[in-house]
Amino acid sequence: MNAKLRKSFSNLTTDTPFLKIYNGGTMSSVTDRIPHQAPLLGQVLQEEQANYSIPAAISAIIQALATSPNFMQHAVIQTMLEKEGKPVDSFNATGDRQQKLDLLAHDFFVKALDNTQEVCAIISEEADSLVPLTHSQAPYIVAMDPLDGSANVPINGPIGTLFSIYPRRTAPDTPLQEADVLVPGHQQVAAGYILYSTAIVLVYATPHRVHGFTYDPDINDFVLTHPSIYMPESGLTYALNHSYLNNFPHYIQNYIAYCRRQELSCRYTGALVADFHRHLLEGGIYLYPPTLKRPNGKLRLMFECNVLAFIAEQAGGMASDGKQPILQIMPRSLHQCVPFYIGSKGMIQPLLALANK
Ligand code: FBP
Repeated sequence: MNAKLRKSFSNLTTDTPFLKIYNGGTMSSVTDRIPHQAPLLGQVLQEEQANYSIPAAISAIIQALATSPNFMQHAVIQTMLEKEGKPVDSFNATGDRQQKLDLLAHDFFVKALDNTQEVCAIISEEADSLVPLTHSQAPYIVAMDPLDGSANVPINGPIGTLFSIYPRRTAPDTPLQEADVLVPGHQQVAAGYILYSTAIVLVYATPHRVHGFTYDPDINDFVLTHPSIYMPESGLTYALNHSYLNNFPHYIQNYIAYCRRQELSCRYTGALVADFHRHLLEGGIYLYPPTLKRPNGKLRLMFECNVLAFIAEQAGGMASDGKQPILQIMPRSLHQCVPFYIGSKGMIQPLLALANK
């Protein structure tokens, strides 16, 4: 083991699980582990309840969503082993062909959220209309993209789950209508995502904080690894699908030329959640402008844009459709798409200056 590596492990005793494995040993049991110093997801949510009177229902909903790692890992591996990464013969409301995993993930989260007894209905990228749950009088509605970046599954790329929590605004004993859930994103009470990649991370935002957690499979729980995240004012990367460059509006072509003059790197993973996570931690900007094929862009206001816009704004970043902040947009339909620009304030402002010239 080289000296530098030895120095970085100097605080670890020989029976530390990692060194055991590193030296070819096996992990005998969870008790082998040194307990985490950092708090777990449940502890942090309890603290938020105490300090900011976040309703216990919100904690229960986020904890229910946080049960997905095992399911998602098994479902992805099953899909790969059975070579079932193939699309199924159905399309979602925005005409994208659904993957079997999209539907499996949708069903998993419907069950998990129904079990909380706190959610009266879900709206999902994989369901054409509102999905009423068993507890019709429950106080919250969840909007979600069960599986973002599903095209990445067959190539083992990063994927994610996006979620927003809205308070129900109509009387509990009245049947919930689609119009009841078409509210601007600033009415969210919490939002977050789970990124399934080299590690599994969960990020959630409330009106007070944005926290990041890393999943530890040995204790089947999320450990606080990124407390109180603030998005850097600017970054060294941008994310955009260059293949549509000639179809983008001129202000976008000018903005990309501006990014290139600054020698910013283009990093585009094919999964919005993964690109956004990079920008949340290191600064940067993600752009999905309108194209000739998609005059309103590709991303769904309710399931993708509002979720990340809420997190970005809580973390000091910005999100816009080029004309107005995403969180101010009054949705016209469940599966409405909007042009989407999100990231560091210092990178969004010059774009908006070009867009509104
Ligand atoms: P899905 O939710 O259907 O995966 O669509 C969203 C998305 O996959 C984003 O994650 C990604 O950034 C974008 O679409 C990629 O689109 P394109 O292939 O047109 O660049």
